[in-house]
Amino acid sequence: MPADKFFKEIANKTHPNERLVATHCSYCGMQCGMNLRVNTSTNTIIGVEPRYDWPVTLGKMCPKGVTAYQQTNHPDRLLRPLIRDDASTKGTKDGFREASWEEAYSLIVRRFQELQNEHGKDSLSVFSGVSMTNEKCYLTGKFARVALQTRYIDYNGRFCMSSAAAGFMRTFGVDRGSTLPWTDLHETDCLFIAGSNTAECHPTSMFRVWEVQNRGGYLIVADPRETPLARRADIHLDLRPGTDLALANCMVNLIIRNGHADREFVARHTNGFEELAELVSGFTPEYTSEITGVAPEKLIRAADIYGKAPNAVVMFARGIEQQHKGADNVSAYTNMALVTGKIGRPKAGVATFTGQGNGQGGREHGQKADALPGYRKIANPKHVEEVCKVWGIQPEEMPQAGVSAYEMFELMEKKTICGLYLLCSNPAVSAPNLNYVRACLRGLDFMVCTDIYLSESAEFADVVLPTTTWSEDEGTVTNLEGRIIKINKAQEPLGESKPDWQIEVELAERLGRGQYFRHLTSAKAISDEFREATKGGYADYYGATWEKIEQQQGVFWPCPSEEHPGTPHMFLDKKFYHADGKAKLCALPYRPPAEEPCESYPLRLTTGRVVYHYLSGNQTRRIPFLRDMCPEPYVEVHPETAAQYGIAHEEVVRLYTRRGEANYKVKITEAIRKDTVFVPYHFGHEGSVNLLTIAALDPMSRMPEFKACAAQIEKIQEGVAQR
Ligand SMILES: Nc1nc2c(c(=O)[nH]1)N[C@H]1C(S)=C(S)[C@@H](COP(=O)(O)OP(=O)(O)OC[C@H]3O[C@@H](n4cnc5c(=O)[nH]c(N)nc54)[C@H](O)[C@@H]3O)O[C@H]1N2
Ligand SMILES: Nc1nc2c(c(=O)[nH]1)N[C@H]1C(S)=C(S)[C@@H](COP(=O)(O)OP(=O)(O)OC[C@H]3O[C@@H](n4cnc5c(=O)[nH]c(N)nc54)[C@H](O)[C@@H]3O)O[C@H]1N2
Ligand code: SF4
Ligand SMILES: [Mo]
Repeated sequence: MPADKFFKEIANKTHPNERLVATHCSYCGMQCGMNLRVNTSTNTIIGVEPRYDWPVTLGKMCPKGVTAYQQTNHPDRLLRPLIRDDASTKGTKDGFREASWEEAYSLIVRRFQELQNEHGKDSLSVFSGVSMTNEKCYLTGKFARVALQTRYIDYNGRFCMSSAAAGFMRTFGVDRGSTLPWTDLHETDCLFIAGSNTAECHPTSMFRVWEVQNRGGYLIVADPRETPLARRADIHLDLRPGTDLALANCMVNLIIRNGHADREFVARHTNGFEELAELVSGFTPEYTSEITGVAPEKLIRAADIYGKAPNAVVMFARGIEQQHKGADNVSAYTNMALVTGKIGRPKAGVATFTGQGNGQGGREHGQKADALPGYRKIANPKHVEEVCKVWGIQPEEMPQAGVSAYEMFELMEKKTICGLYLLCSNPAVSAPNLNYVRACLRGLDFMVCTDIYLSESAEFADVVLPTTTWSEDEGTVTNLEGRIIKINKAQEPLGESKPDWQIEVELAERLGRGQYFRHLTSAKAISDEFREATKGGYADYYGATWEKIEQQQGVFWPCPSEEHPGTPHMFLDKKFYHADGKAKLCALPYRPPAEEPCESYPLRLTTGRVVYHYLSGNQTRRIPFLRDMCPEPYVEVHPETAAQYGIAHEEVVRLYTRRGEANYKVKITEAIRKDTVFVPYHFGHEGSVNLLTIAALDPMSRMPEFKACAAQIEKIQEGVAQR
């Protein structure tokens, strides 16, 4: 590997007038190791280098990572608070004026208190996100419940990791997204990956995927599209969107029929096998093929390869999770690992590709409507008592559980919720059924938005607060393996921007709740309280001190004491987290997507990502290289389908569903099923595909069905103006 050696030699050498700050990327759950290059004369970030010493990514980065540093000193940064005086400008970028922090705080406190005096404490809500450190996520949960004293808090992970969380909870009794470290993946014999566009969404996992194949192992991929990952697969199970439950049940059926079940493991470490075996017995390859559209021979071969592999890892992502049966899909695919006993040892297990940078940590520490730090539950009086001790409040003062992210919008429509503190999320692009959601935001009496740039959601706010990027603050993040890592500060906050934690502490003071917050004067101070608050919970971070994280290149939770090294592999002792120590095999009958195609809407619409943009695109659409590579949304259509509609490559068409419409350029590609169309969701305003998506919620996880709804294409008549 001469090239690799060359890069290693030239990398990470400091130049005159430069220092390197070791940290991680701001974007996805891979949390690639990077050094930010800082000019020591100006103390500003000027570039980035990969970190070859980071064991998970070994110097790899993707196009978003290598340009991430350009966010910090970007001309679009919000530098001072903004206030909107004229409510008639709501929903636009216009009508804001700059204000001092004091004026902004006074207005927020006055309006929040007016609303709470008139309509009760629960008339306020917090909607948050997990591009923030654990310390900030933790404090946001405390801010909602102790400073605002409202029950209504939820976060963007509800649209992201909630189905994986609910599925794992049910199956294992614990939700750590991966049962094994990534540094094991390339040593397994078979990767079974469902609903993940790994090469575009977790690109720096790919060298491990390729290594599995290079070593003679297998790659099986279930995806309606021939993604770059699927193209390399030994078997591509090109299923119809929304039919995974049938496919997973068929895999388990064939595994059992082929004699690949590990009967001893099943008997000793699981419950529910008989019921599962009976349910899946109906999922023959032929029957499953009718539902999924996948050829029976492929199903047979996939089950055989997975069943025979000495070690295998079942992996999945939003493709299977963002369905109104997402939690069932998670448990159903996880059944494969449990039935074969390929779990609870190195090189084998189950992993979801956690999405956001802190998608794992952010869901454990109290941003969820029903959860408290350490993955405790509000419904459990003992848990409430434990957290109250750390917070210094009485158990009676702890607000009840609230409702999920989308359901908060429904309460805004009903005027149960009148005020919103939005931070670190851009739901005016990323929530489903946007015509409805945008109307709910517009109807709020008072809305605050904290962001680094003026987002599409900020356009609905009365006050916008400027916060810091990840590079201007420090703290911890938990990556997709469950490894707690350290984000380091490379530059002072730009302009008057302040870290989210500081804004919350200062607001709490002005809301008369300062006694619970004023000791939290730094990210480190929050970290100490946060670790204490997780102690004894099963997402126990108590022993994950910043020092240990530095020394060990991260600490895997649970890590209950300062002596404890952390837990890279889950379930090595074959103890699952249910009371009897056994995992639950789940017998889950097939259900079709909430909205099936029909005569008027004959196509299946699915949505997702491209490598160049991140989520709502509010960050990446501002980076010149990324914008140039993917400047606008488009709809992927199969050539035969395009011929049927008489539409050409790059022609603009109208795509519509029962909820909304948008015009898109056509991208003709054979890499998609004939009955399916795909639109990336990273674009705002009239280009948002979420104008079309359905808010059918999973009954367990409350995840919306972003991945499947019924749609129709219409040719735009000549002479009609095109965008
Ligand atoms: N470039 C980039 N990377 C990202 C992100 C980003 O925005 N951009 N976001 C990060 C975040 S927060 C997340 S959550 C992850 C998401 O990572 P992924 O889940 O990998 O990304 P998606 O594009 O949402 O969907 C994955 C795949 O699911 C397939 N799919 C659609 N419907 C179905 C179905 O019914 N069944 C199956 N089996 N597959 C289906 C799609 O064709 C797509 O290829 O990526 C993270 N990384
Ligand atoms: N159709 C469709 N819709 C989807 C999905 C899909 O696959 N299809 N995927 C869903 C998924 S998986 C996800 S994760 C969601 C994500 O959807 P969003 O929550 O909207 O994601 P982001 O674009 O990351 O929004 C984060 C916002 O916070 C800002 N920000 C960044 N860092 C900070 C910070 O430290 N503090 C503060 N206060 N602000 C900050 C960013 O500029 C940005 O405006 O979208 C969901 N929506
Ligand atoms: S793979 Fe994810 S963490 Fe790594 S550089 Fe790309 S966006 Fe950043
Ligand atoms: Mo996500």
